[in-house]
Amino acid sequence: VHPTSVNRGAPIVVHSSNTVYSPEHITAKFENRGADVVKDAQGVLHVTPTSTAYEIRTERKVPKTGLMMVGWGGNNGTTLTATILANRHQIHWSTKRGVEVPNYMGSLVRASTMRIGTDPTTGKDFNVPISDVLPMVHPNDLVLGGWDISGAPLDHAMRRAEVLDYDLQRQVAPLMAHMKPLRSIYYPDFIAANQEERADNLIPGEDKQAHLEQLRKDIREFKVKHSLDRVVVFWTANTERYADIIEGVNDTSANLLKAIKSSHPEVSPSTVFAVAAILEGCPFINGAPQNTFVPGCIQLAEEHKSFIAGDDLKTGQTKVKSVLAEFLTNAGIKMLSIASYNHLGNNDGRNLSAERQFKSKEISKRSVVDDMVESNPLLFKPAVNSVTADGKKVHEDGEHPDHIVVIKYVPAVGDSKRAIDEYHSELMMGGRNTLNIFNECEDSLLASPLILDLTILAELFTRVEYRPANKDAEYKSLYPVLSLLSYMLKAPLVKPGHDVVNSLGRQRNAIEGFFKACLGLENLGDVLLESRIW
Ligand code: NAI
Ligand code: DG6
Repeated sequence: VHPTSVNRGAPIVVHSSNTVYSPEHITAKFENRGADVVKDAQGVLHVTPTSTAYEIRTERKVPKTGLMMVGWGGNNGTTLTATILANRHQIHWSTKRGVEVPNYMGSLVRASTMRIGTDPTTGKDFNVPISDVLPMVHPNDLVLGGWDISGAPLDHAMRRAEVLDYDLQRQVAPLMAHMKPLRSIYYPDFIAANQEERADNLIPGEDKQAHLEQLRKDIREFKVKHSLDRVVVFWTANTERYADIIEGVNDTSANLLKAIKSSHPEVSPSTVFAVAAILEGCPFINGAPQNTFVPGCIQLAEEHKSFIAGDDLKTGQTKVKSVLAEFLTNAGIKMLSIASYNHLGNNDGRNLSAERQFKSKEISKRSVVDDMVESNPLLFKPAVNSVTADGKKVHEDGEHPDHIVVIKYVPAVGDSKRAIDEYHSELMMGGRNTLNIFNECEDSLLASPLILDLTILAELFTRVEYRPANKDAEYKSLYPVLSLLSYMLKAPLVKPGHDVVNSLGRQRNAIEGFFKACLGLENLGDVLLESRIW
């Protein structure tokens, strides 16, 4: 057994009457605090603090977990696989800079820390690795598998991706040669026509119901073959075009299942995969921007209490955008325009050079500043809904910065994406402020650690349950749409009717706060009263 395969409990012990440890669970009392705000006819805001007490319990045993990637033979799939193998086998490799050792940089879970409290002797902050806060799967222990429409074994696929250094590829290739993606489903209308030459590894036939059943069988067989307790299914395949939302086809779970039975053309491959995962009780995460989670799919996840999360991995350009948009808006500086360009030369870029696939990406990349803009009516005139004297409803759009997104395919730069962003803003007394960002990086090396984080956290959240405090009620699992994963996602899917939070700081704070709630700890604010009083 590899040393990192040994399951362990979290090495943090909380001493509080709010927190109870049993061999199976960590059970914690948590006050969910907020405030209700009501505006009266005179415009006075009446604010009433609210508080609801819950008990949250987390199962301590870390299950043996498999990760099945859709698009396993792509840049992300092969890069992540090689990275895990290099870490698991401690493979070192030579580059012109010297000898490199494997790591998981870029992973929130494996390479970042959170403040858990203060050392009473020094008064200094105490930070711990996020992976130590609650019992979580170690990436080295993940059993990997998946599907691809391209049948290339993973060693070939890794070379094709041209992401990792030659000496590393050379050493991990023998460990990947036996890894062959399962046959997948290919509906040419959904991805760019330029992908057709890759499609040589397909489940035969055009019957979508048969496809669904085959994918379900694949998941079950993978689980049995590797004696897994849990499987997470992850879409890291090509970006698809949006599916039309059609009444009677994908608007309800029953209609969606019927549409699959009748092989309706508007059911996308990613939705068939999502349905397969939901019906098998496996968390399904959409790492691409398309609307896999049509309303019927979300309803199906609710009915089966099966976890889903999406959409689209938030790597470099968009992460920076959500930080800068928040900084500018919170500083009282009015963004007038954001112009985002990028060019890249990998297969993702090739697929996105087609109009409909670009459109899906454009939507997810653009949505990221909306909540920041809405949060500040002092800078941006809010939307107005009114009724005219003759009873007509009138809607006036709110003010918004001009925001354009351009993506170009430039094969020569390969996976090394170039992203150029200009933020043009208004300052006091008519002044102007222009920020230019130029970011160059291997796209797949930013994206792959996010796949790990999403997988590890989704698995963890399957082991968390809650109930109202002090009541003998049944524990319930979390709501199926895991919006707690928003930090890693460009266009976070949230519980219908609830606000999307794009702010990176708030998204991270939500994860930290939730982890602390699972341990019965208060989420530390930055009031730090002890440092401000005598
Ligand atoms: P890629 O093009 O290298 O890999 C995609 C793989 O999916 C290919 O091997 C392709 O053969 C396969 N594929 C296509 N349709 C399939 C289907 N129906 N079933 C199974 N396999 C299928 O792309 P890459 O760079 O790995 O990215 C994957 C996805 O993640 C893309 O949608 C991309 O937009 C998204 N993404 C990527 C980021 C990055 O930085 N690499 C960041 C954010 C999102
Ligand atoms: C070109 O935009 C390719 C895309 O797949 C992006 O690289 C990917 O969505 C990451 O984008 P961002 O904006 O999060 O860095």
